[in-house]
Amino acid sequence: MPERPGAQTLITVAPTGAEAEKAAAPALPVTLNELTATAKECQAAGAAVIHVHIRDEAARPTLDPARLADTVAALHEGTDLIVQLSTGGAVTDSFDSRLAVLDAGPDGCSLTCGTVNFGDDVFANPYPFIRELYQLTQERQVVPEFELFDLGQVATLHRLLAEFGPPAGGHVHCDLVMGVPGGMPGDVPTLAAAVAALPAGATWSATGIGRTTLPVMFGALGAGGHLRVGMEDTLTFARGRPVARNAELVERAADLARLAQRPPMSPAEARAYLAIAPRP
Ligand code: KMH
Ligand code: ZN
Repeated sequence: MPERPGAQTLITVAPTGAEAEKAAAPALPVTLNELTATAKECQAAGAAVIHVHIRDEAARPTLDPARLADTVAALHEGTDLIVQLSTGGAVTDSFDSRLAVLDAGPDGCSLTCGTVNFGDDVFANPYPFIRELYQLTQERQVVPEFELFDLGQVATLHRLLAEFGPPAGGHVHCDLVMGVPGGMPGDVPTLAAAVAALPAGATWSATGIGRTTLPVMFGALGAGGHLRVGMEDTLTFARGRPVARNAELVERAADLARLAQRPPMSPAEARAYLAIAPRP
């Protein structure tokens, strides 16, 4: 069983993602200026980690290495947030370009533990790719967050740790991504089953996609987990009311965390919690 809850809540913001279109969601941060402004606002609201996808000049998802490196540098310069780059990218990205994300020098990265249907698409993560990416994180000392879209992916996480040992930093932190059409449903019984299956000593966050955002958030807080929120995961704040800015999702998560008497962690506290080395 995972360890008991801490006294505080780790809040991750995932402000952009690879799927939403700027034309349909004007508040989506897609330029470097928009992203850094969002990051500052979200840090002030209680976020400690930023999960980053970037866009090109036409606001399309990209894994362009120079843009990624500039993004990491700008976020480090402008905020104290832990910069976690997505290695999932978009469903169209090649495995090589996803591995090359680590060249940008992030503090951490996402690492999805299996292939999953993703709406009408497939988010491909065959085991040989997972293995290669994991070993690269160990070599580069980039701390992975294990993204789990389904219960079978928890089994793959156990296999990965058994074969290759602990991650950089030595601590296992997971993110349950729930409610993706094709992945595990975003409800409390499924959350409880996934948490019970995690490796001993692992800590975890959860995020519910779309309308599962609130049930997953309440369930995660009640079960001692941490929270990921942001426009990557939901574009609707309440029925019929689009998200106006990422920070309002962070503010809501921070308010609920305080109500649960587990206030948000600062970025420095989160670094210690996740065993990510302090920035020089
Ligand atoms: N955009 C999804 C296909 C991750 O960032 O690691 C994959 C994703 C997961 O968002
Ligand atoms: Zn992502």
